[in-house]
Amino acid sequence: MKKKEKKINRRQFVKQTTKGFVGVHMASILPASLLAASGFTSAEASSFHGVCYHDCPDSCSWVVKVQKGKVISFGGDKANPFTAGKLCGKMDTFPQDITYHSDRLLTPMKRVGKKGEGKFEPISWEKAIQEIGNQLKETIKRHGSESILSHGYMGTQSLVQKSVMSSRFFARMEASVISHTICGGAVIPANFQVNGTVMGVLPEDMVHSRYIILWGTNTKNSNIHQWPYVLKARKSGAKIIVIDPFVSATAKEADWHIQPLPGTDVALAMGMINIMIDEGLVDQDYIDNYTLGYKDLKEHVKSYDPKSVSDICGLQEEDIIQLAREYANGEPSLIRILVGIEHNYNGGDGTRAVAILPSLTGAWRKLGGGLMHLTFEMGGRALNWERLSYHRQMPTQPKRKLNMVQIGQILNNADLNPAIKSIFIFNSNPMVTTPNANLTKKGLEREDLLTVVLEHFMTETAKYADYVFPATTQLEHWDIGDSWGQVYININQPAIAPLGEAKSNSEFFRLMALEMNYTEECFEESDKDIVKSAFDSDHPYLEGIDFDYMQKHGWARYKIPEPFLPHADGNFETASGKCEFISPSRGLPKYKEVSYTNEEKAKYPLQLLTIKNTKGFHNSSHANIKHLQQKEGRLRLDIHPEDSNARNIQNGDELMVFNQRGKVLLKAKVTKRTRPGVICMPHGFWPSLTKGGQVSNNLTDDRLTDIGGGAALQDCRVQVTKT
Ligand SMILES: Nc1nc2c(c(=O)[nH]1)N[C@H]1C(S)=C(S)[C@@H](COP(=O)(O)OP(=O)(O)OC[C@H]3O[C@@H](n4cnc5c(=O)[nH]c(N)nc54)[C@H](O)[C@@H]3O)O[C@H]1N2
Ligand SMILES: Nc1nc2c(c(=O)[nH]1)N[C@H]1C(S)=C(S)[C@@H](COP(=O)(O)OP(=O)(O)OC[C@H]3O[C@@H](n4cnc5c(=O)[nH]c(N)nc54)[C@H](O)[C@@H]3O)O[C@H]1N2
Ligand code: SF4
Ligand SMILES: [Mo]
Repeated sequence: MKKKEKKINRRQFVKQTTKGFVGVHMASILPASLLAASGFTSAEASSFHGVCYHDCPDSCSWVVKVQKGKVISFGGDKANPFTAGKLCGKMDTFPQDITYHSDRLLTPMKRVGKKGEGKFEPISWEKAIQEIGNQLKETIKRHGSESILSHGYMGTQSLVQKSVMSSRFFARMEASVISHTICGGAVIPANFQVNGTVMGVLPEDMVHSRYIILWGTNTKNSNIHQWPYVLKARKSGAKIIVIDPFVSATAKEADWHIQPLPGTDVALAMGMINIMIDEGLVDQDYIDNYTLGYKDLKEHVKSYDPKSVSDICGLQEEDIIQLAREYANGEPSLIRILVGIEHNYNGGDGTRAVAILPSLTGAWRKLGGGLMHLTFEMGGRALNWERLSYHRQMPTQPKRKLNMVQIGQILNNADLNPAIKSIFIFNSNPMVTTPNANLTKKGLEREDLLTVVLEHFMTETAKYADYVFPATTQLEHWDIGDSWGQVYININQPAIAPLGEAKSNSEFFRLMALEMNYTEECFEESDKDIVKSAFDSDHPYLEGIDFDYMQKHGWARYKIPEPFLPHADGNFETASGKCEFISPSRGLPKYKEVSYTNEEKAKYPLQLLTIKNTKGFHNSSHANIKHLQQKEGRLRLDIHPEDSNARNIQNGDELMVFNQRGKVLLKAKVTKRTRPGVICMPHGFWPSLTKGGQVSNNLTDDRLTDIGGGAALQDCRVQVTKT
C-alpha cells in the first residue's frame, strides 16, 4: 500500500515538472492539437537562454523570446563572441522546422501494422509505460537484464537529455548499453595514445597560426564558427592547406588542396616525417626532452620514402616533399582534425601519425602551434560530475557494452549470450546513420524484439518500433550545452511548455523507473536540479560562474589560464608524460591495405565516400524538412569523368549504386571534385523520402577501424550503372 501511495505521488510529481516550470500560456494562434498544455496566463514577452543540441563542434548560444507561451523570436545570441549571433542555415528556423512542425510526434503511439510499415495508433503514457514495464519484467525473468539494450546516442549532445537519467536507469537494471563508437571512436583513443589528451590548441588561438592544415575536416560546412578564425589567420599571412580526397566546400577555399586517396593519411604523415627527419627539419631539443620512441620512428619511416608514399596515396612525390618542408618551417604550424581521418580501416593509425607531427617540429612551443582537436575535456574537468555521472557510483552497473557500429550483427545474433530481446532507441536514428542498414532492418523486423523509440518525428527507425514516445525539443526542457569544439558552456532554459504530450528523455526514464519499482532517490531528481548541481563546482575554470550566473547570462567562457600552451614544455598526459610516437600496445603507426576478396575487387571496383557535405541536414536530422530538402535537391552521386565515361554516364542520368549489401537510386553529377576511382554521395537523406528507399548506409560496411572499434564507413566498395 505504501508503495502505491508513493507511486501516485511520483506520477503527480512528474506531471508537475512537465507543466510547472514556465508560467506562460500556450498562444491561441497555435493549432488546437498543440494546445494540450494550456493553463498558463502571462501575456508578457519573456526571454530565455538556450543552446543548440546538435552533435556539432560549434554549440551555438541562442536567445528565444516567448509571448503567451509561443515562440515569437529565435536567433543566435549576439553577445557570445565565439558563436557570434549566427546559427547555421539548418537551425535558423528551428522552432518552425522542428518544435512546431505539423509532423511532430505529440502522443505516444503503439504499433498496429507490420514492423517498418509505420502504422500506429495513439496510446496513453500510463498504459504504454505499464505494458512495456510488464514485458521488461518478463524478459528479465526469462533472459536476464543484459538482454535489454540501451541505444542512446548524441541526437542531443546536451548533457541532461543525452544520458543522465537513462544511464541511471540502465545501470540500475544491469542492462546492456552501446559503446559510442561511430563518431570519434578511433580518433579519440588514437590521440589519447599519442598525447594523453585530445585538448590541444584553443580554437581562438588559430589566429596566431601561420601554416594551417585542415586535415580531413570540412570546416566551412561542419564547423562554421571556426571558419572566421581561418580567414583571420590567412589575413595575417597564414597559408591554408586542406587534405581531403574530395574537393569539399573548404577545399575549394584552400590555398593548396592536397587530394590523397581515402584512408591513406597514415602513409602521408609517415612520408612527411621521413622527409623532415632526412632534411634535419625537426626540433631535436623538443624530441629529446618530451617525446618517446624517436629512434624507432626514425627507422620505421624509412620505408615511407616519397615514391612509396606517392604510390599509396596517389599523390605527386614533389607535393609530399613540399608539404613536409612547408609544414616543418611554419611559424607556427597548426593541424586541425575532427573525424574525416577516422572513418576508414586505417583511421586510428592515421590519427596517431598526424598527432605525432607537432612534437617533431616543436610546434607546441608557440601560441597557435600544435594540434587542434576536441575540447570536451574542459567541461569534463570544470563541471561537477558527481550528479551528472551519478550512474557510475551506483551499486549496479550495465553488464555489457556492445558496439553500435555493428548493431545489425548484434540484433541478428541469436548466439549472443543472452541475445537482445528489447532495445530502447533514443537520440539516434540507426536505420539511417549506422552502417549495413539492411542488416539493422532485418534485426528490427524481428517479431520477438521489443523496440521502444523516443523521437521528434516518425523516422525510419521509429517505424520499426512497437512503441514510439514523443520527445521534447530543446525549447521545452532544461539542459546544459557543453562543447567538443570550443570552450564555452551554456545553459538551456525551457522556453515553452512541452507541446502535446511530449516529455523529455529524462521524464520518460523517470516514469519507466517508477514502473520497474526502482525506488532510489536518484530517479526523483528533476532536470533543473541536475543542471543546478552541475554548476556547483569550485574548479578554477568556473570561477565566478554558478547556476545563478548561467541563468542570467546563458553562457560563459571557461576561465582557462592563458596563454594556453599545454605542451610548450611537454606535459603530455600519457603514462610516460611524453608524446608517445610509439605505443606500448600498438608499436608505430602503419599503413595497412584494406583486405577485400578478389571477387569483391572485381565486382565492386569503385570506392564510395558517404560524407556529411549537406548544407541543410545535420546527420539525418532536418532531412524531412521541406525547404531544406529543396535546398539540397535530390540525392546525387559525384563521379569523375573518367569513371562516368567508362560507363557511358552523362550528367543528370539516373543511376544505381550497388554492392552485396544494398542498392541506391540517384542522379549523376559528373565532376572533378572526386578522384578517378572514388565516388561520393552525401549522407543524411531519409530512405523513405528518396527514390528507391535506400541511402548511404544501406551500402556501407560495418567493418571496424584499426583502433577503438570505430566505423570504417568510407571503406566501401561499389559498382555503378545507369538505370
Ligand atoms: N552541416 C553539417 N555540419 C555538421 C554535421 C552535419 O551532418 N552537417 N555533422 C556534425 C558531426 S556529427 C560531426 S562529427 C562533424 C564532423 O566534421 P568533419 O570532421 O569536418 O567531418 P566530415 O564531414 O565527416 O568529414 C570531413 C572531410 O573528411 C574527408 N575525408 C573522408 N575520408 C577521408 C580520409 O580518409 N582522409 C582525409 N584526409 N579526409 C577524408 C571528407 O571528404 C570530408 O570532406 O560535423 C558536424 N557538423
Ligand atoms: N555514411 C555515413 N554515416 C555516418 C556518418 C557519415 O559521415 N557517413 N557520420 C556519423 C557521425 S559522425 C555521427 S555523429 C552519426 C550521427 O548519428 P545519429 O546520432 O543517429 O544522428 P541523427 O541522424 O542526427 O539522429 C539523431 C536523432 O535524435 C533525435 N533527437 C534529437 N534530440 C532529441 C531529444 O532530445 N530526444 C530524443 N529522444 N531524440 C532526439 C533526432 O530527431 C534524430 O532523429 O552518424 C554517423 N553516420
Ligand atoms: S548545428 Fe552547429 S552550427 Fe548549426 S546552430 Fe547548431 S551548433 Fe550551431
Ligand atoms: Mo559526428
